[in-house]
Amino acid sequence: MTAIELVQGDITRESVDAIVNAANSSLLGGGGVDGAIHRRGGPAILEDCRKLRASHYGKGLPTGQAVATTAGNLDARWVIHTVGPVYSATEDRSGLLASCYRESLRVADELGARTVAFPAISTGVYGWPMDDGDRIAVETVRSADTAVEEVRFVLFDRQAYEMFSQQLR
Ligand code: AR6
Repeated sequence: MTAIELVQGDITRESVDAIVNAANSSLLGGGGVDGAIHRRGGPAILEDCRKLRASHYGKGLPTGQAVATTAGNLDARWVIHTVGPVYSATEDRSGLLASCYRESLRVADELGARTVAFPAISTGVYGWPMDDGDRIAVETVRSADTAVEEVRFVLFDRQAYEMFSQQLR
């Protein structure tokens, strides 16, 4: 059984085995949580990302997949980068969003990570409504077949935190 915890705050302040990044397929950084992770984690993360691009992801990391790098100066051993789908009102992309959580946990298992912190993937720049993104996050983690002992959802603001709490009940 994976325990699910909720925290309100900045995911770059968490102390866990792995911190999940809501990246984009370039793996070269961006705004939002991605920008915050690279800023606080320092250049070692970007260096690893560049190596991964050169060796495996010349065309970019596909949406719904996940890959790990060092966590640099963060209080974690790894950052797991995953690419969420951009929200669409006309096309159902929820399978891709669920895949981000599932694949991140699969990578965490490969690494031997026992505690993993997730942001609310795709709910910022990528426009996914929080009250649907939270449901997909919680349902996917609850049904995941993983050795991860604790998943911590780190929500940036009070409203997101409240929505996740609602979803957990
Ligand atoms: N800690 C925890 N959550 C955060 C933090 C933080 N420090 N900063 C933002 N959030 P977003 P996306 C929340 O936009 O929607 C980037 O440019 C935020 O409030 O970071 O998946 C990438 O490079 C929101 O609820 O990621 C991609 O191009 C959630 O994290 C693109 O944005 C996700 O918001 C990915 O968009």
